[in-house]
Amino acid sequence: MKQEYEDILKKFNLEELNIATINFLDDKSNDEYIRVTTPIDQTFIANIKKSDFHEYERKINDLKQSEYKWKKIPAPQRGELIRLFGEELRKSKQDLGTLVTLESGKILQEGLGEVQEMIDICDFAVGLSRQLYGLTMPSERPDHRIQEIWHPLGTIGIITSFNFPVAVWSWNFTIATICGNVTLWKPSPKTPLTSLAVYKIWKRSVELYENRDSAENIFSIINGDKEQAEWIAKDKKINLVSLTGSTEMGKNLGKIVTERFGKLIMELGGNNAMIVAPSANIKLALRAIVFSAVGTSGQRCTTLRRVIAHDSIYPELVKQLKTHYNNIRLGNPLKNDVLIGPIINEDIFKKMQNVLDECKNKGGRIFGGERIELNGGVYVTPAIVELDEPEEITKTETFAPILYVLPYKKFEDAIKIQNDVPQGLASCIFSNDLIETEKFIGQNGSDCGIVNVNIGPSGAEIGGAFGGEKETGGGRESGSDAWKSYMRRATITTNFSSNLPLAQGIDFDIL
Ligand code: UN1
Repeated sequence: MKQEYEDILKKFNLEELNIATINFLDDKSNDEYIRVTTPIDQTFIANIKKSDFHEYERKINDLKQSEYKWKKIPAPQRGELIRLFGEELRKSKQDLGTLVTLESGKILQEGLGEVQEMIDICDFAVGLSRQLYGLTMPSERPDHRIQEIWHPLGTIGIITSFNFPVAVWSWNFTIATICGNVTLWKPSPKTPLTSLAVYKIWKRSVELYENRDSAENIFSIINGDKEQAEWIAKDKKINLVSLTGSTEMGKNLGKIVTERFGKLIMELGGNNAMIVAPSANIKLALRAIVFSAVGTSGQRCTTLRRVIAHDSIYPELVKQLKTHYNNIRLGNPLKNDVLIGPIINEDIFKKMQNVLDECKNKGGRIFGGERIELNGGVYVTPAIVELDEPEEITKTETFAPILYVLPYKKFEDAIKIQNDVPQGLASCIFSNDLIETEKFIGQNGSDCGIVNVNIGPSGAEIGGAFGGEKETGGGRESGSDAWKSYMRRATITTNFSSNLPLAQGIDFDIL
């Protein structure tokens, strides 16, 4: 893989970046460096120096210096910069998509899809830059007006995960930027080169921007892991921290941010389910199950982890599912016909095996989940676990391709099973029964942030707000009105009369 990496990296010419220290030659394992390998065959690619506190402070202070001038740029002009960024991303789609595949191990189709998701959110943000609407509402007093104006927050810290190394960052970055904020990004230590390539693309768009001076220092990157993430969480200079990762990480960092009254957006674990009702179009359901359960090797936060199938169709569904699983091509994710690439590392494989062992002990019937020796990467066939009822383990998210299949008898029970987990990200139902589907999306239906009908739980478009309830963290990113999280609201009452009447009719006359 070294050659493939070198070819792509040459195009981005990362050596000339002054934002990180990269060493492509020495394979030294050292605490000060992030050792970058590709999950495809574990080849060593580069060492990247972790940011020390001195570098962190310098970058934050530079960002702080830029806050004032960036806020002053009118929002539609900020949108123009994101338009240019979207154009540059279009030009680099193939290269960046390939780099995403090399670094995260997801198949090329998904790597390219991720860059497309970046382009889509750029387009959305450009339009949004003319639509940061505030409301005006009638006052109860004569010749008074109440209105809301939205202002930038200031500095935003964005912490992202390896499984969507660029798309999730771009949801935060593009919206935060058109809202008038400056941003600091700490990418996953598993995918640092991808983020540096994005930085290069960003720099090209800044070069083309008319207000270049104001945009010069509005975005920066630090490299590292837990320690660097904690600096961001603790830092009062950072007004909002957007966290994507495990529930455990969210608990730790979220506490630190809340203690200092910082704002938070959290997009944490999911335990996403699909209810398959007797009236479902089984063919569609099967396609959706395979894409959502197996895609990205089961490493999306929206990955389908539980199928809750009516017992009248359960045996046939499982039988057909196994046939599809047997036909899935596993291998080098750069190859066109491959649908499942490696999982990210050995640790995840061990966790997966422990979970499968536990399921076996609980009487689960296991299909797949076997290691395939290939190219030196960690390749594993996706697993199906048939269980008669939910167990403690089915309430936990394992970030690996394990799909639990559970039977139900009554529709109400299916909803109960679906909701009876600590996480609340994505859910869906396959049913052609309107009463069921309406109940599912209704107030006593799914308790998740994403509630789909006849579509799987993963692969959301950018237009809707993305995020989930309960231990998923409650934050919303991407489309709809998620932009409001990146701004502060000023409520303004203006009196244009020659009197000073008080609200609620209070009489407080000093004259
Ligand atoms: C994630 O896994 O963190 O809906 C994000 C989806 C993608 C985003 C996933 N658009 O599956």
